[in-house]
Amino acid sequence: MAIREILTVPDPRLKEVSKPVEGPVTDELRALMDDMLETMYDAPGIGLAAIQIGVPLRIIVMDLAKEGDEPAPRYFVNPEILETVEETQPYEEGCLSVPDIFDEIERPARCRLRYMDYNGNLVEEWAEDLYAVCIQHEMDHLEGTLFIDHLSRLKRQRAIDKVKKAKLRKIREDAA
Ligand code: K1U
Ligand code: ZN
Repeated sequence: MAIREILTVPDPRLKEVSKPVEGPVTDELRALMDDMLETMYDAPGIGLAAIQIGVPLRIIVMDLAKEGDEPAPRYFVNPEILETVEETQPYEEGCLSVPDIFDEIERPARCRLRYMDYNGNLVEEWAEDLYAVCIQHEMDHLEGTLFIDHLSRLKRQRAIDKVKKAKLRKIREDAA
């Protein structure tokens, strides 16, 4: 297993639409999902899409276990949202690709999903609460959409500028 670099804005790869995985879930894909999970735990975060480590495939990992609870990793290959409800819920979202920026996003409160799991089994289930928030955020990544794309143009540009400045500061500090 390996910790991979997480891409941050304005990296153009984050705007790519990820491609479906063709064929079954192989050991090679499981190794990629293992790396993604390790990278997510290290960050730390609660979700990660493959494109965030530069791999344009429709794969997501997630762990919504509370601190102190047993890890509960979830793996999604070729996930689809089949249905959403009209009711929405607001949530203060963050993103490992837009570090240290948080803002409230309104999304459907529940959605019905279909995906293949780590073992290649086809799963259909409803997601609600934080699970619904996180899977919709991660599904957005597969379409090249970031949570800041749901904000005003001004807020989005401010967020990108803040991340750029923080990156430059770190480069200068590391060089000093
Ligand atoms: O970048 C990502 O896609 C991961 C992102 C997922 C997410 C968070 C909140 C709402 C929707 C989607 C994160 O994990 S940001 C970090 C974070 O939320 C967190 C980090 C440590 C402990 C608890 C939460
Ligand atoms: Zn994100």
